[in-house]
Amino acid sequence: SEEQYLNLLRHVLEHGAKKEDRTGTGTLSVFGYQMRFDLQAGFPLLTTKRVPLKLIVSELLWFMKGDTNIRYLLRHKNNIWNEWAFKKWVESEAYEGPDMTNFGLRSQWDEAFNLQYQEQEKLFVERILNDDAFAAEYGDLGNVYGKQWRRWETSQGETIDQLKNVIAEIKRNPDSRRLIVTAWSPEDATPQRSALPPCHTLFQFYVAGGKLSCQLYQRSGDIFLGIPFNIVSYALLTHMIAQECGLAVGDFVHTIGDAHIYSNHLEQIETQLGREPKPLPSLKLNPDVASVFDFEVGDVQVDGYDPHPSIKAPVAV
Ligand code: THF
Repeated sequence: SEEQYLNLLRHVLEHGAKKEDRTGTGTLSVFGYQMRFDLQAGFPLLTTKRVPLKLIVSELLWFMKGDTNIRYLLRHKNNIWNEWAFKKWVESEAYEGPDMTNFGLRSQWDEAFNLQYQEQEKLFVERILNDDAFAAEYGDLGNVYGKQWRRWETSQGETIDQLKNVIAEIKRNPDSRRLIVTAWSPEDATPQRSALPPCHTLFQFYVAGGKLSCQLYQRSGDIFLGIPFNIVSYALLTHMIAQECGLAVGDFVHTIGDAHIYSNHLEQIETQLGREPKPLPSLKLNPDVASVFDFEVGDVQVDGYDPHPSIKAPVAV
């Protein structure tokens, strides 16, 4: 059930330290927390608020294709990565519109500015969708997950397809203790090389008793907005790989470094904790898809998802 997640919310509210952060929003934070979801017990899509599965699916497929340009997401009406590309655009020499410095925070308390920001972001999105050269330059987020998983660049100028390799290795040598995909590269963890150094630092697979388990080490987790997405994303990836490898699913183990609640998510969390969890849905993957790289958005469905209403919250940039 989702008690694991609700316990995390309660734990951080009770024990979290007040901590400032990169985005200037302020957080309550703990260091080091682990949750375990038995994927046989249901698909861990929260019911205490509606979590938009379609967005998670298109984001995961975007990573799995090795794509790093938000154009693919925008074509699937997925706007969750817009802020990071937009930031790169408004900080560039070519941008000539109104000053957008610190747009994430300013848009929350200055309504006149917020309208300007919404307008600029809308123009930006339209241009990414319609202008190839612009999209190539400003839609690309650099060395984010798609690149690191599928096209890791070595110092020798070769590329490594970590995701493809790990799947081959799960089939060939399921007892291996090296079934790892890493997104973190010390060379790339600089603002010049990536818009946002990867939060999902490293994940590892494990096979026992015919079941595939996955553990994620996440260096930093936005508990209210990001974590519910991340749980679903890695649970889904585990199901997809298990299907290709002819394995059942085991556990998803979620280990978080800095687990934080943003100060502007506290009311939303109070609402969520006041709700009664419902039974988890079950995942229905199209059984005819033989390779994880052939999945499309329509191949992923859930059965029995009847959540409480969604709860809106601002994302810290
Ligand atoms: N930065 C921050 N501050 N939080 C994050 O969760 C986060 N991500 C990704 C990269 N940087 C991050 C982006 N993932 C939403 C969800 C996941 C995101 C970003 C935003 C979000 O706003 N979700 C809304 C619905 C949005 C919609 O309907 O368009 C929600 O209610 O869940 C961590 O991976």
